[in-house]
Amino acid sequence: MTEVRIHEHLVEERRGPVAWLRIDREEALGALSRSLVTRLGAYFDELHGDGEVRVLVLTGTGKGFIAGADIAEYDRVSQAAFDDYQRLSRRVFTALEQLPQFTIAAVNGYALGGGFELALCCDMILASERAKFGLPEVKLGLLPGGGGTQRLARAAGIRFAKEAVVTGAFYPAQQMLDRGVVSRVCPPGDLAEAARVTAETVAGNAPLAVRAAKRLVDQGAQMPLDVGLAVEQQTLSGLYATRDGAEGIAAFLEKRDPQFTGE
Ligand code: CO8
Repeated sequence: MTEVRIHEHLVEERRGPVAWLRIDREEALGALSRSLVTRLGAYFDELHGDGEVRVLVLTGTGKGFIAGADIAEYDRVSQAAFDDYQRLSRRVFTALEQLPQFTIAAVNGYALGGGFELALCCDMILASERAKFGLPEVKLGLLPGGGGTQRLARAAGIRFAKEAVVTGAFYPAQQMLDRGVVSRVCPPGDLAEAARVTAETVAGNAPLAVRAAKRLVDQGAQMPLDVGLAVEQQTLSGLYATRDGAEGIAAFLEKRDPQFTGE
């Protein structure tokens, strides 16, 4: 498999049902220029309708995952241009969050500002021991505009989110693990392998079930418990009627690997 450069600072590699998307802007620690955010948005839109890809792994290069918005582009632009960039990033971040595929952020280094916020839009975060997370926008006289005040509070609780957004502190990966934001911390050289194993495990499970399970957890967070439980039962009932539902049960009883087709 070979990497395909889809933007000056973005490379994609397909490995069967897993798409790897790597921010390749080491000299600026992966900072998100407007053109990079625009291309990311187009990529997520394309991926949304791509039935071949079941898992997306998003990662960075060198010591930067994504060190936030490109601060140089914030300098002396008009108010309208600034606001337009924020609207664009909100749309793009939401597009990532709403992908039907399972998404993994493999955070290799600095995940700051918009970079942390982008990781928070993924379903799972794996991190290198070298990764650092933070929302330092207050140090620029701003505040997180990529969902940080909202998604970090939902992921790690209101008190910690307030601490993070008002201090702008950088947190080591281990601390994010302790707070449940990160699922696993590994030595830098093991991060890609940890992401590969997780991605292939998810991609090997029944596609309709994986998509439905992800959607249910997301939707459930917005619903009263009794409504969420009712939707869960309804969805499960629908999966039992699928070909993969029958195949998974038969394969277990016949002591063989299931052959899922996504039907
Ligand atoms: N934007 C532009 N360039 C950057 C950024 C950035 N966010 N971060 C680092 N760089 C550049 C540096 O300017 C430097 O370039 P050069 O070599 O040309 O001087 C290069 O990357 C390497 O960085 P450093 O020399 O600073 O490396 P250090 O190891 O000394 O420091 C730090 C690393 C601590 C990460 C430091 O670079 C830093 O503090 N960066 C800024 C982090 C930050 O404040 N991020 C928040 C930005 S605001 C934001 O994200 C708002 C989100 C809005 C919504 C989402 C939009 C997409």
